Amino acid sequence: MSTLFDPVQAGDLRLKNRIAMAPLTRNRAPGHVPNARMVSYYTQRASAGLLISEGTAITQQGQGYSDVPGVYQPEQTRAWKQVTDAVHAAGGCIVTQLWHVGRVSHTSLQPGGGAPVAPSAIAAKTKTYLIEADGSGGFVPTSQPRALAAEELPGIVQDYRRAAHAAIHDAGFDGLEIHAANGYLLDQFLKSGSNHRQDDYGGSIENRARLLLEVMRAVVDEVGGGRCALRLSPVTPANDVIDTDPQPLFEHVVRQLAPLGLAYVHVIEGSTGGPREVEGRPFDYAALQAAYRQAGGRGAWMVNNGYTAAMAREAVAGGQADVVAFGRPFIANPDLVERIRRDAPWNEANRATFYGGGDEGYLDYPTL
Ligand code: 8OZ
Repeated sequence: MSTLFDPVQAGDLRLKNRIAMAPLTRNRAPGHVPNARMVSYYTQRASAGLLISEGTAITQQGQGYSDVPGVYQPEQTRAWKQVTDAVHAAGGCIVTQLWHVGRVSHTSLQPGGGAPVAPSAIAAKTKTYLIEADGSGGFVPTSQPRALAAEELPGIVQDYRRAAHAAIHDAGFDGLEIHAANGYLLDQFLKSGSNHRQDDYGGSIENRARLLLEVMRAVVDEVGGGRCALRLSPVTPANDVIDTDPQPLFEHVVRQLAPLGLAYVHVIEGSTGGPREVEGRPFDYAALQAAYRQAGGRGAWMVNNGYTAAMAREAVAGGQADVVAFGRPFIANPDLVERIRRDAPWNEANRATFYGGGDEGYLDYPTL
């Protein structure tokens, strides 16, 4: 029986414990470039078995929020290298989350002020976070997207490949996680509500999964499967996505991923940052893991969403998970690993300082 404090091998990554910091958007990278504040933030949390960076855009087209970092310009990768060097010096392991938001964006963030791109020209009933020149921030509705032409899709796969290369070889990350969750581009392609295409990338499950699988094969080819992972959210309503039949869709996805030798598969159970059961959207996560294992998948199985220490202990002991990722608890508890080890109480996260701002609510949460 494994405990949260047993090391685990996830592909090429050796995790010193089974507690991961989930990717968390914090909007503290003005100009989309990481900075010294972010170096401190990640280093404070280096006792996690794995740090997963906040969503990091693969291109300007993939940007959907003010002040989130990218990995597509030399100044960005140089700045990320400061983060990864500091985390490594503190004994940590850090992967980046590669992100293309698709339709969850705003014309003010897009190249040439153009429309955000999506599988189909269907607007998401959701909001993005924009910061004005005076520093004030707020949520605004996303812009009407345009449908990507089939001829543009190889370019998007290439963008992921280029970002994977830069993340590993320039920015110094130990690995990467493809963001295929929470209603962003790859999830928009997967799910029937946002994908009404009539070409090879829409319609059947195989077609809707095609872009994601092309992206995964490209990044694996570029940096090796043992450094690659992905994040899925089969039933989340986040960013207005829905699939009418998610179980066979996601079982198909993980079966196809099995031969790639991934580091881990990261699954958000239920509604991202909310209830673990979504009304009218049942899902069997044990069957999903079984489908992956039966197809020969050996990556670590990482779970997330609303776990308490007791739930995490039980999931790892019972084999429902190899690693448990915590989001908001890591915002408020840089020493979350030690708190779980000692069964100490957790600081409460202050929602008012989640997005944008400075050190407050970012670097000043107390340790034990
Ligand atoms: C919260 C605010 C902005 C972005 C996600 C990247 O949901 C996000 C995100 C979360 O995955």
